[in-house]
Amino acid sequence: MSYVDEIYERVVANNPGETLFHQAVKEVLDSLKLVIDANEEKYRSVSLLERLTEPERIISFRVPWVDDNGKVQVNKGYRVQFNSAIGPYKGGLRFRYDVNQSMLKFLGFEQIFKNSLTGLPIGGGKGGSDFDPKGKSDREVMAFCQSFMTELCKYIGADVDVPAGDQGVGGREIGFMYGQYKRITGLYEGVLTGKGLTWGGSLVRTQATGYGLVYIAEEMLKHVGDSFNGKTVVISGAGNVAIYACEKAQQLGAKVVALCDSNGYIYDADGIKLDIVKDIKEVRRGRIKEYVDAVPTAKYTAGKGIWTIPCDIALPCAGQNELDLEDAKALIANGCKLVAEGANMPSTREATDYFLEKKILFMPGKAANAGGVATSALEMSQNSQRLSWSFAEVDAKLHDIMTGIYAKVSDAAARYGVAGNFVAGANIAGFEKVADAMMSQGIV
Ligand code: NDP
Ligand code: 2IT
Repeated sequence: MSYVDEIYERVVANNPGETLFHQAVKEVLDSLKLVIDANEEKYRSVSLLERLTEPERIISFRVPWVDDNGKVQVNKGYRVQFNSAIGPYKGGLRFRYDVNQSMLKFLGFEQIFKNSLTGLPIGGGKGGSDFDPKGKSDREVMAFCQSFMTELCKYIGADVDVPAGDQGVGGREIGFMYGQYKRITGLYEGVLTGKGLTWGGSLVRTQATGYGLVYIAEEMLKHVGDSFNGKTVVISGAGNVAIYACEKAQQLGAKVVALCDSNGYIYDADGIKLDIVKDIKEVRRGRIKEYVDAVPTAKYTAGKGIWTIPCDIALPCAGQNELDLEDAKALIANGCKLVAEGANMPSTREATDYFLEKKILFMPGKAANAGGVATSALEMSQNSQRLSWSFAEVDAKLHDIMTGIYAKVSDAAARYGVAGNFVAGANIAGFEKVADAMMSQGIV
């Protein structure tokens, strides 16, 4: 059996029931076959893949807090410190009802390769909780965040592990956690990213994942002599990534016709009015169906189905496995030419394979959504320098990083004889840097 297949069997056996983690590992290992088979003895002799697929450390802890009725609630908290070969652990915190260890291991594993692709010195990590901020009061969210950080602060630091936002964690949650970190440790340091602009945050971080996604998609189009101008775009989600992907796509002349949340989707044939979406989601923390109250010509449909809307470009920006084979077939049957993933692993394996087989332009999440973490790393640099860069300066750096990622991914795919397969290209290019660092640092 090949080294790669052996490792996949080992991961499944040693991590029972962790299907999301298995899925993420399989996709990466399948791509790496091309590299590993050519250097099998080199990697096998130091058990490189065994080490790469085992987190350096997982911290899991109890998070007790008191709700508005005076009742004590208990949630699970986690931090997966997956790989520090190229820098301090870096990655978001997810607060959502369905968070579990398998989900955070999948996200932490993806983060290793994503962070490597940015070219910046950041290792891979992820964390979170099964606490869901939806429907909670600000006081309840603060009580939870303070309790969560009271435990997490023992394991993080500006040069150790730097968490940020993800699903359910935005500026409000980062603020409450930063305040508690500072209060306990007495340190005013860049220990979290996505901070507010008056207390160490970076301009463009809020927009970065969505803008970066559109920058890399624009680069993909540029290489086939095309652009966003005049294109019809469907974006799933209505959170941080979706909103700023929509904003940048509109700035580049595209018409975005649909967005969704986990209850249903809206379709606006005249183009989404983003100020209305921002008011619903960022100010009122409401549901996407409220859009049709403000825009009666738009249509709300409950449940799944957003990918049946005809479009030229699809940007899945909601969550893992939200786009399956049936959705992929519907997109392509309706003429979709480009899919770039704003979310982490939004396409199922079958959907991904279908996109590759049909040879549409397809960029996987670990490359396409790397603009968020890259700008987090720029926030870390500014904190270390005790300086703040201008919007234009950070945005220009983000743009360069995304075009740089496109170049690395397409070059790696071409070098291994699979030109145009950006899934293989992203996994290989991300792996090469981390593997080199791990080989140099001995058996640790
Ligand atoms: P948010 O919590 O801000 O928004 C998530 C949005 O997606 C919400 O509208 C949510 O709806 C919706 N959603 C989640 N799951 C589903 C689903 N299964 N079907 C339909 N809608 C769904 O999160 P972000 O925008 O920050 O994150 C979105 C994705 O992007 C995640 O995969 C995240 O890991 C990834 N990502 C985020 C980065 C960042 O900087 N924030 C960076 C890189 C990747 P509802 O409110 O109903 O739950
Ligand atoms: O999935 C991701 O890359 C993020 N949620 C952003 C992580 C970060 O540290 O900014």
